[in-house]
Amino acid sequence: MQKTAAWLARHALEQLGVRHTFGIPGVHNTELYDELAASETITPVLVAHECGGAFMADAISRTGAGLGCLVIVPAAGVTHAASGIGEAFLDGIPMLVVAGGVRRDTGFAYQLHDMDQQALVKPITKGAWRVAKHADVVPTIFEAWRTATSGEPGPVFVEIPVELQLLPGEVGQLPECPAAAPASCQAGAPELDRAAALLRHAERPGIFCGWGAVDAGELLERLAEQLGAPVATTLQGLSSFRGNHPLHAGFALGPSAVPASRNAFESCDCLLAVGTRFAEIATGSYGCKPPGNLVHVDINPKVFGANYPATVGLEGDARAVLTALLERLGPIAASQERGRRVAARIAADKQAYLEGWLQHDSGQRVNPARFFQALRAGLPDDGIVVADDGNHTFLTAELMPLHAPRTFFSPSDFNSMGYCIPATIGAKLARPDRTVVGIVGDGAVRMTGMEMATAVAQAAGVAWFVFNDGELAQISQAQQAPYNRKTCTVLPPLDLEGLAQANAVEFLHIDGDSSVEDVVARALDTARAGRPVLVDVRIDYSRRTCFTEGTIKTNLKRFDLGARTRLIGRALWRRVTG
Ligand SMILES: Cc1ncc(C[n+]2csc(CCOP(=O)(O)OP(=O)(O)O)c2C)c(N)n1
Ligand SMILES: [Mg+2]
Repeated sequence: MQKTAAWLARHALEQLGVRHTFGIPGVHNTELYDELAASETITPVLVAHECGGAFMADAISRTGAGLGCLVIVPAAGVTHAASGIGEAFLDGIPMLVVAGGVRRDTGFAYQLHDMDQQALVKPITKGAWRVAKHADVVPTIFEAWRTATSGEPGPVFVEIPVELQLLPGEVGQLPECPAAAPASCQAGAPELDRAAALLRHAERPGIFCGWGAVDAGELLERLAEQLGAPVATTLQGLSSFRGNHPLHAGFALGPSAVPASRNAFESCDCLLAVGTRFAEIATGSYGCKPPGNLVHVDINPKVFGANYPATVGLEGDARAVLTALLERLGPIAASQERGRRVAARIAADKQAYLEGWLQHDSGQRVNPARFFQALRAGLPDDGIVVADDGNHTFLTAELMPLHAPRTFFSPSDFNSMGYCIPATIGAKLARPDRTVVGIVGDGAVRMTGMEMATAVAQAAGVAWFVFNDGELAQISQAQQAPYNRKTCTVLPPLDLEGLAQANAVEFLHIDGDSSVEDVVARALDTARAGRPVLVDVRIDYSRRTCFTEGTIKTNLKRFDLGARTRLIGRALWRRVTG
């Protein structure tokens, strides 16, 4: 059988169930685009910039409703997409990147887009391949997919040289599409027994979960109830445990966490950590102290002991390991009573924290807690919230309870601004039945805001709430104390209504508290009617999140006395001298 590599790549993507590809055509992939146009199951989506395309692909995968896929030109397309590929890499999100490659049959040097793409993507992918012959196209894409989706997921890269796409070549029997690997528990009986014993005998057990636990919510609930244990989450794992469960304590662990989590975990003597790497954000710059005993569950054994020593490491898929743990745990005498006490304290702490925010005088601006109350009231439980990176992210983490798994996405460990607007589009395309909203900073909106036109072209009805404060607040707030000046963090004015108009999306604004409920409801209705809408929210950033307060303190404490004195001395001097 003679086939072009373009046909073969399309065939492989169809077999893998890819429904959307993202990218921009160029001379090295127009054959592939032409094939995609003929596909009955795949829609190739033209994006404004490959970075946005990569964030869209990332969000497709995060919904759990498909595999995110990029189809891009070599070199320039790859460097543009690199931020999104890097985000997927550090956040553990599967993604298939298919790039064209320069001709190898002409002997010419200095070809367009000619660079070593394999070297370029090495540190941001789980694997990279360059296809050498037609017969390899389908098996290579299948192997790449297996790599992307097995173990800790991540992005993979397949380069298909343009001459293979253009000219047909001999292929034998095409391989069958591989099946997804079943969730498995690598941990053995002795470790599972030991972990169960540690948890059973703990006086104040606690659970901390990340994105790796996102499909194990029901098992976590049973475990939390059986142990009478509070549950805190990482940023990426905000939707791993439903926020309306009485044992849900909230975002982060340690001094940067919300009060309900700080109090619930205060003297935790055994922590069950599931699908988290104890990375920088959720630990508040590693400010949380390691618990007495740590039972650490993860699909990637490299995370055990990386930051906090694990008493027992349990390798495997969260669902498989937690099922095995539950079987061993059995009823625990004191846990019912303990659970009631823990839940009562959590409820009181949450209420007090919320009231503290609601009572904060926001003047003419929008009170963040009031905004999130209105959003929560209008959003169905399975509505998807995408936050960008900034102060707005931590406000979302602290004030917006998520009620269902895979309903919160944010660029967490690569921490790449610009994620939100494209990612909402990916989420909506993957889950057209869901309400999808974005919370985006007025800095981040400048980076990828032109993808709003992509939403219009795809009829992706999403609502973007721009937290408009005129600053790169997450950084400017951190500059205030040590430097007493905001270098490069005060933004030039941006006409958001003009930006909305230029992209042909609808525009609304919330100038103060009195219109919050009404405008949020109108924005959600507009999005549900299939019309993308940008909302300018004049947000009040005068009160800091627990996260910002905590991490600033933690980082300051980490300096030795000499360095701390120098920093504080400089800050005081600047305050005095202006
Ligand atoms: C690509 C990239 N550049 C810079 C940063 C550093 N950074 C982190 S948060 C932030 C501020 C974001 O400002 P904005 O989008 O206005 O959100 P706000 O903090 O004001 O809510 C910056 C500059 C980053 N994380 N990613
Ligand atoms: Mg801002």
